[in-house]
This record gives sequence, structure tokens and C-alpha cells, in this order.
Amino acid sequence: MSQDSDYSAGQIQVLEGLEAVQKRPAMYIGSTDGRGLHHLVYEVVDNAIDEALAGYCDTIEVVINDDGSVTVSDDGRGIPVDTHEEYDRPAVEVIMTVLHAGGKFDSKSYQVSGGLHGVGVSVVNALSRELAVEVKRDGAVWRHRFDHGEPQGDIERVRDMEPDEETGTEVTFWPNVDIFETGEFNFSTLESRLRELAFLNPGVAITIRDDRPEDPQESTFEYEGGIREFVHYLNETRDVLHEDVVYFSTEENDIQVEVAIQATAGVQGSIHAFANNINTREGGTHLTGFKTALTRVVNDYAADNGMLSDLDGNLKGEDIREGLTAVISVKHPDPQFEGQTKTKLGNSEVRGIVEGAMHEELSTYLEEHPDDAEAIISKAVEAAKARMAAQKAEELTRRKSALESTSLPGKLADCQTRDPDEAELFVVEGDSAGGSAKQGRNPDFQAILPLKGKILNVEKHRLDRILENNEIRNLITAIGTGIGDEFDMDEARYKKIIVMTDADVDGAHIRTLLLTFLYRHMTPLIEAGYVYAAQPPLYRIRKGGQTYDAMTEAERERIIEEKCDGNPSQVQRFKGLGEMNPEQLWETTMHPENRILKQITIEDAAAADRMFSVLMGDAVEPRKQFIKEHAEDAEWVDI
Ligand code: 1YM
Repeated sequence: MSQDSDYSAGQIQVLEGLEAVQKRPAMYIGSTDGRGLHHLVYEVVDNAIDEALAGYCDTIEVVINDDGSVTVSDDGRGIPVDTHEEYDRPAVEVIMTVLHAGGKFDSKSYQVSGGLHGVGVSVVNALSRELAVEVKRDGAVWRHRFDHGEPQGDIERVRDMEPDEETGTEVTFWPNVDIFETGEFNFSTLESRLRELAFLNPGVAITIRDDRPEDPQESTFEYEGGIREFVHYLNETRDVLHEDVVYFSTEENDIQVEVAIQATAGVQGSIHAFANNINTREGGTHLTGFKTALTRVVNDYAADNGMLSDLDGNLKGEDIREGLTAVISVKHPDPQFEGQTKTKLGNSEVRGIVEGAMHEELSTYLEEHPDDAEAIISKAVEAAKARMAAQKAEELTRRKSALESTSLPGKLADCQTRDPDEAELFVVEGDSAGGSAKQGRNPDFQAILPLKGKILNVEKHRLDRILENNEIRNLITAIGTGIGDEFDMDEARYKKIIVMTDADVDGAHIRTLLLTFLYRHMTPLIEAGYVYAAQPPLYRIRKGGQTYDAMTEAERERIIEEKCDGNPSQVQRFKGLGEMNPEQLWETTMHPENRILKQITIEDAAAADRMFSVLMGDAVEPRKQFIKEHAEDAEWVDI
């Protein structure tokens, strides 16, 4: 770039645009934590997915490099490099430096993909220390580099393309670590999202590779069967009620709709709705259309075939959705995203399209597959009976004590403050650790709820059974929000709910049970980032007057090597929380200034859903396999 005085008005505009992104990154990518960091990758991948949807690209590769950068490449047409008339600069430079430039190109009128914030790759450039793009197009290999968003010199023509060389685009970026809280990319986070994209865009092969020497690995995803295979995958560890996935697709007014359904014997339903490849966690018109038609069609069929005679009334939607796995995918030329996290589809016309298609296709399916229909409806009737039985008994103990009771559990040692922003709830494994925590805590803002032994496995039981469990009732009452449909975030008594269990296998199991419960029945708490796992140290190492805590074996070795010259005066192993005295527990695990909390996030509800059923469901083999594969990085934050 030359002198300031040479800047054209257009270039000044560009710089102002990038500066706005650098000043307020969260406005463009949601946050500057790990989630925002990974979002950069998705933003680049989305351009490649668009190229695939346009029919020009079938292979996408993502590589986590050892130098903190990520490379995304595709075999599409290559981003145009010729001069953009309005800016008098190469088109690829405009794409990289002008906010929302993608949409300004006439040729690119229909864009299906687009990250949650749909901001375009210029935002990635603005938030990168360095970015390099290589394009193979128009018979040559082109390269252009950027430093904090600013082009470095002119686009370079590197060489002629070989006669049989494929066209394509390759983008490598080094995130600006002064902007992001972390620069560490997580393989499994990227892997989950890329797998999901491969399911949602059949025929595109997506590879993810980790080139960091600590743990090199690679996965490739390609699903010809699209969301049908997605449903198979989600149900891999579940007992299915019918072998074939019910599938249909339709298109109306340029809006594409696809639905895949398979019923299972379980009690947990899992319906995943996507719009333009975005997981619409808050639902929307596509989901409403789906649910309305499902309830209507199943009730009509059941009534016509005399299957409701045992029941006092109709099947409710919730009865039919019990144990149902479904994926709904809508592709819309002009999607409207609403809701708190902009993950709710708002386009009203979608509802009727999904409802109409679902009505027709599902009715036909049930007529043509009477055995499947029988299995699905018997299951729903059973669910309805259980629901009515629970209602009849009025379940005073259940709802009243779990959800409406104002008296807090006797075991809860509450904190002084009533301000949820300050208050923390430690959910502690076992009475003895609970005792240490009570003595060690700062009672001004830290509450302790000890739980006895293992809580109920919520994956396997209906809500009424779950609510009979005292430990769970105590937890719900202490948190204050209620659960399920009655969940009310405004009633949360703490904005930090910290699961504190031993750093061993049993502790991990109890943490899994607790997090499964919170994930299934108090999901918004996890979405809001209120749920954490405490990280008690495994070792305390002393040398001279100093003490060091190690969270892992590797850290213990490093401390002994680096801080104690290989010769510590004492190495203490903490087998459980109960072994620490109250001061140690406070110092290492509870003191806000020393402790390390892992925030539990749900990056990907579909992947989390599968993980919970693998870990907590009936099938043993997939669980063994999963644990074997994840033994090393069995970190809850990856869900
Ligand atoms: C690794 C990231 O960005 N691929 C990519 C981007 C584009 C094209 C092809 C492309 C699109 C069009 C025509 C078109 C983009 N083009 C534009 C713009 N991969 C990656 N591959 N020719 C090439 O849409 O008409 C923006 S992105 F705006 F120039 F068209």
C-alpha cells in the first residue's frame, strides 16, 4: 500500500469497514471466545459450500496447521481475479476487503449458505493477523496476501497452470490473537460442524486434517444419502421401530425442503431443524409446519384404523415425538433469522410448504407401510397413557415439589447474595467433599449442594421417573428455573452452576450424568453459558517454599522438569476432592482468582445429542468404541 495521500475514496471506505470489524468483532461474529474463533473457519468454508451448491465443486479440505493458521481449499472455479469495475481492483481483493462484497456481485445472486451471521470472508480477513489466498483460474495460479486486512502489494501471478491442473481456491488465515481470547482450534469442534455440513450437502466430500504434531488426525465425510444418513447416524445406538428412514424432498417457489424421520423405542426425541445449513436451534416456521402435520397425520391415521380406542382423546404432539429422530433441512433464497441467537427461521411461507408436503408424504408412507404405522402409533399411545396416568395421579409430589416449591433443599448451603450475576452454585459429588466445600467456600457468593452418589440416568427414563429422584429434585429447586416447558430463565438463582466432581473415572461418570440431565431438561442454561465444570488438580508439587498444582500427568512432568529441576521436595496426589482439606479445595478449585473453570458449551446440538445417547444409552459396543476413540480428550467442553 502506498502513501495515505494516495488512498482513493473507495480505499478509505474499505479501511473504515475493516476497522469497524476490528473494533467491534463480536457484532460481526457473535463473540471473541473459542466459538468466534471457530466461526472464522465456518465463514470461509461457507463460500466453498456455496460453490458446491452452485455445482462447480465437490471437494473441500480444512487443515489445522502447526503455526496457528487454518487452510481451507476447494476445487471450484476459483474466486474471480479480474478487475472489479467499481473498485478498479482485482475481484478477489474486493471480496477480501469489502464487507458483504459477495452479495454485491450480480452473478452471485443466490447464496444458500452463509454463516450464522452471514458476514462474508472480509470479516475473517479483518480479524486475521495475516491472510493468504491462492486462486487457480484463467490459466494461472494467483496469490494475494493481507496483513490485518490490508492488501500487501498487488495480486501476484505466480505461474501458468499445468494443462490438466484443476481450478480452485485456497485460503490460509492466521487469526489475530490480540482480538481472540484463544487461538487454539479444536479438531472435534470443527469435525462436528463439517460432518453436519456433509450430511446437509450430499455429494460434497469434506476432509478435516490436524497437522499439529501433538495429535495428527484426519477425517473425511461424504454422504450420498444426505439427511437420510444423518438420521441413521443419530440413531446408530438406538433401537429403531422401523428400518427405513421416511424421507421426502420438495421444492416450491425456489424454496427447497427435505425431511427425514425414523422412530425409536427410546423416550428422548431429537428433532433437528436447519435453514440454509444453519442449525435453527430456536426452531421457526419449518419446525412448526413439521410438528403440526406430524400430529395431524398420525392422529388421522390412528383414528381411521381404530387405534385410539384405549385412549380418552387424541394423541398429543409430545406423545408422537417421544423417541422420534428427525432432520428437517430448508434452503431458502432469502432466509429471515429471528430470535435471541438469530437461530429461528421467520419466513412465514415456509410453514405451509413444509406442512403440506409432510401431510401428503407421511400419510402416503403410513398407508403403504401398515406395520411401521402400527409400531409408531402403539408407541405414541403408550406415551399418551403414561402422560395421562401421571396427570391423573396429579403427581403432587412431582411438579409441586420439584417445580413449584419455594422451600430450598435442606442440603443446600446457600450463599448470602441474592444477585444471580454474582452467585455461584457448586454441585458437589458426595457428602464428604460437600463438607470440605462448605468449609472452604466464600459464603458471600458461593452456595454448595452436595449430591449423594450417582444420580439417575436420565437418558433411560421418562420425566415422571426422573422427578422421583431426590437428588434431581434438589438440584432443580436450588437452581430455581424449573424444567422443560416450565423452564424460566429469569428465575435462575445462580449464573454460574459449577459441577465439581473427582478427577477420576467415577467423577467423570457423575459429571456426565449431571450434564446429561442439564442438557436434556435445562438446555437454555448451557446455551447461556451458565454451566461449568470445576477442575480440581491431580497433583500438588512442592519445591522450596513454592507449591504448584498440576491438572494432568503431562503438566506434573513439566512442572517437575521446569520448576523443580527434576527434583521436587514433595509430590502429593489428590485422589478425590474429599482428600483435600477445605483450604486446599478453596485455593485450588474454588477461589475465583486461582481456579480454572471449563465452560460447557453446546456447539452442535446434534453431535451432543448423539454423544449423550452413545454414552448413556443401551448399546454397549458403540460406547466402548467412543470411549476408546476419545479416551485422551474426553473433555466435556467439546460437546
Ligand atoms: C476456500 C474458500 O471462496 N471458493 C469460491 C468462492 C467464489 C467462487 C468460487 C466463485 C463464485 C462465482 C463465480 C459466482 C466466490 N466468488 C465470489 C464473487 N473457497 C471459496 N469459489 N466464480 C467464482 O458466485 O458467480 C465471492 S466468493 F463474489 F466473486 F462472485
